[in-house]
Amino acid sequence: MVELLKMTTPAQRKKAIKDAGYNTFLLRSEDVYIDLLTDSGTSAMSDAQWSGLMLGDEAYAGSKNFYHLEAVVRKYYGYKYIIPTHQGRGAENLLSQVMIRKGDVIPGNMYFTTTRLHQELAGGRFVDVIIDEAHDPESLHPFKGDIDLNKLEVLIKKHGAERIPYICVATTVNMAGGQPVSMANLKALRALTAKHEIKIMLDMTRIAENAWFIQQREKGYARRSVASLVREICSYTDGATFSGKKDALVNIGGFLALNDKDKFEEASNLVVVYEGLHTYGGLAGRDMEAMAIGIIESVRDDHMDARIGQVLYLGDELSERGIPIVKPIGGHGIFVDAKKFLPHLKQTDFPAQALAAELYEDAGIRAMERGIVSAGRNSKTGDHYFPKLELVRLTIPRRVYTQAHMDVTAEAVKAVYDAREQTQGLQMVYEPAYLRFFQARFEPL
Ligand code: P70
Repeated sequence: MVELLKMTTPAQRKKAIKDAGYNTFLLRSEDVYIDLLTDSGTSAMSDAQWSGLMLGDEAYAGSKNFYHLEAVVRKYYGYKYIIPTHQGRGAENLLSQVMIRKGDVIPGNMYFTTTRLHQELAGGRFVDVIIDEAHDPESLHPFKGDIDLNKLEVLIKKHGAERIPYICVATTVNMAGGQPVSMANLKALRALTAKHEIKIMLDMTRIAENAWFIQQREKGYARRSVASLVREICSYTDGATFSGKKDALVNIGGFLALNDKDKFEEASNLVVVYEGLHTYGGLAGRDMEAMAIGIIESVRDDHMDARIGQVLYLGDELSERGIPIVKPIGGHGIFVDAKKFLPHLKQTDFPAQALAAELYEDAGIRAMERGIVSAGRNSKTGDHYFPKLELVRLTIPRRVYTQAHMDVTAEAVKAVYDAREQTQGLQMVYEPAYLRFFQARFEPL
């Protein structure tokens, strides 16, 4: 499938971003030239996936596509039971509701917006136990997604293991810049949590990308296939939530996977309240078929080489131009360090939001804020969280853009960088209660 790209004029873009309240989530896609907002649901499906859509069994109950998906999840990830959901956050809702009791603490390797919100809505509190290096854009640690086991032990001592239903481990860590977790860390985490009978739940949204980094960077794994590494990662965990919109190369879909039969039955009962019957979870049969095929494609070594190779290419192009970015380069995009890019702005002037708006206005390229706006407010005190990382994410959809688009992007970011003193801060004029970054509106200071 080929999509036409639309070029806009500077005057059109100036109006479009103003109308969008300087929030790239509120732009119309038609007004965007190169869309690097997200890699979520934006990848191109293969011929095999498109053919799979034609095999949709749209029975209300027991669709054959569900059984195919279940078999693929068992084979490639090793989990016993799966419940499809409309996308990742549907699975996060089910997991949080069946696992978390009021007052529980859920450690994780850095927050993710939707994950933390569902934990909080279920009465829990998220605590960050990622290694310190993850919060430092310049640290070259090869596995910035690793869990700091000392931080976790301190937390277990403080609250008691019975108040920690599970630790949520993300592969890769989105908000840290798409940074991977090492196999050694997962093994050590398994040993520690087994001692305390704490479960490990994976946010396996970009697990194949994480596996590729293990293959490339971790000693002893260079000869292993991405597929076998994916399977090994899952073997150290008790269940997972999955947004099929990333690794699995579909426009919509996700699932909850569990090994515990009782929790699976509880979640199967809940899914009918929020998503749909337990054999479709809000998806059409054809969507489940496309996701099953996408999972198989996602763990191919040649696919991952090309996918992350393109991300690395853009990162190198930006680095050569002197643009401050998070290093090492992560799996799904390039994260520009907005604090360094716009040193004249305070964090309360929303530098990453301002930079994303400026990049759109200047070049028609759409990126995403990943800083103070995304971090939101502490639900108890009402204060902004002040994350160390104030980033703009240039996210690369899979199998969509060419190297030429990456070159245009690098040149556009450089042009904004050269004129960076002209980028002004913003003030928030509308702030929604939940996940404010999606719908908040801004005006220039
Ligand atoms: C993104 C998307 C989704 C996502 C994720 C991780 C590590 C769970 C989910 C939820 C979409 C998004 C979501 C919130 C804020 C901005 C963008 N990430 N875990 O662009 O999955 O979207 O299917 O419900 O990255 O990074 P889903």
